[in-house]
This record gives sequence, C-alpha cells and structure tokens, in this order.
Amino acid sequence: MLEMRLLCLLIAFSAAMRYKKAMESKKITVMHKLLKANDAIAGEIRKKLKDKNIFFVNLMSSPGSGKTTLIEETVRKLGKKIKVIEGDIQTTLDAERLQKLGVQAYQINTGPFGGDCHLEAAWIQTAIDELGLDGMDLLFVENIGNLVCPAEFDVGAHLNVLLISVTEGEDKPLKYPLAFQVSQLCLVTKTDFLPLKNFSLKKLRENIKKVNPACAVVEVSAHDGTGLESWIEILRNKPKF
Ligand SMILES: Nc1nc2c(ncn2[C@@H]2O[C@H](COP(=O)(O)OP(=O)(O)OP(=O)(O)O)[C@@H](O)[C@H]2O)c(=O)[nH]1
Ligand SMILES: [Mg+2]
Repeated sequence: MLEMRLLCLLIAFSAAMRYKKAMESKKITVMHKLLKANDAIAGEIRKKLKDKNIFFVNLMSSPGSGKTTLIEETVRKLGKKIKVIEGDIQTTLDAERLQKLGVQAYQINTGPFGGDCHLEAAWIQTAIDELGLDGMDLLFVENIGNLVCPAEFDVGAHLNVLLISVTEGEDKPLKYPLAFQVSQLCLVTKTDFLPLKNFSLKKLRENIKKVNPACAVVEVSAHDGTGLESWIEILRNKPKF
C-alpha cells in the first residue's frame, strides 16, 4: 500500500515537473518574440531618424542620478532644436521642467498600464509621431529610472548613455552589468560631491572596463559645469550615428 502511494506521488511529481518545464519554455518563447518585435521597430526608428539627420540619445540611470538636470543643461547650451520623450511610472514633473525651458516634451507614464519599468520601441514610435520630426536635430529619451529593465529594450537610439552618480557606489557595473554593456558612454555625474564622498573614480572606471571595455567614461557635474563641454562635444560629433 505504501509502495503504491509512493508510486502515485512520484508520478504526480514528475507530471508537475514536466508541466513546469513546458511553461518555462513557453515564457521564454513569448519573451523572445516580444524582444524580436521590439528590435524590429527600434531598427526602423533608428533608420528613420538618421535619414532625417536627427541624432537620438537614450539616457538610462538609477532614479535621481541627474538625467533631467543634464537635459536641462544641454538645452541651455545647445538651444531649442531638442525634443524629449520622458519616461516615468507616475507624474509629468520632468516634462513640465523641460517645458519651462521651452522644450517640446512628451511624457509617457507606464503607471496606468501596470507600471512597466522600461520604455519600448513601439511607445517611442508613437511619441515621435506626436512630437513630429520638424524643428529637431537632437532627440532625447529619458528612460525610466532603474538599472535593470531599460537595458533589455532597444528604443532605437543611436547612442545609449548610462549615468551613474558618485553617490551610488563603485560596484554598480558589477551588480548591473547589462546596463553598462548596452551603453557606449557612461557619464559619472555629480562629481561636485566627490570631496564629500568616500568614492573612488579609479575603482568605478576599472569596474566599467571589466563589464564593457569599449564603454567611454566622462565625468560631469551639472552644478559646477565639470565635463559639460566634453558632453556637448560628443553630441556635436554624433558617435555611432
Ligand atoms: N550636486 C549635484 N546635484 C545634482 C547634479 N545633477 C543633478 N543633481 C540633483 O539631483 C537630483 C535629481 O536630479 P534629476 O535630474 O531630477 O534626476 P533624474 O535622473 O532625472 O531623476 P528621475 O527622473 O527621478 O529618475 C536633483 O535634486 C538635482 O538637482 C549634479 O551634477 N550635482
Ligand atoms: Mg528625471
């Protein structure tokens, strides 16, 4: 009797394992299809903007690393042919900040649709249609603040830029490698805080090189102006365009 029960348990267990495995492979297939569809739209965006001579930059970082502040400083230095797609889970605060400077900004809020922590190419496509291509030579996407999900979705940018502030710690490239691997440029922000922080720029640079040896690194401070000329020069030179 005991043997029979054990046998039934074994059969039930192996059926459950087979079901779990089947569901996992289904999940992977669905995710794979989703990313493939996203990549196709991202490729179209990249080409369309290049054909119109519009340089498209995707800014990614943890919340509060200084993305909106950097865009504000860029607008002050480069003028008004800049449009911005703002990604946030809630609020239109960042778009309002930019509109105060006369910048056309389109806010995407993912909160009402489940609170996605990234932007997808299809949404960027819609935002570009709404903003229009005229009167623009530089387009920014400010991605949703985190170092995980935005790295998984190509938005069609010509340049992916990862911001990391000196208050976040030198270990972040090792903990969140994908965000650094998909970026061609890393901006180390808030360097004006360096005198107050126990933070090693050398260590951070070493960790970035460990996960992405090709990633360029520039130190900036929106508050005291450090590195902003280098940043503007990069935008003027349009790398990877
Ligand atoms: N000291 C210093 N503070 C900065 C610098 N850049 C931004 N900040 C401050 O950091 C805070 C966050 O800056 P934001 O530009 O809003 O950061 P964000 O990355 O856009 O934030 P989210 O959109 O919420 O992810 C603000 O209080 C800024 O004034 C900088 O270079 N130095
Ligand atoms: Mg912001």
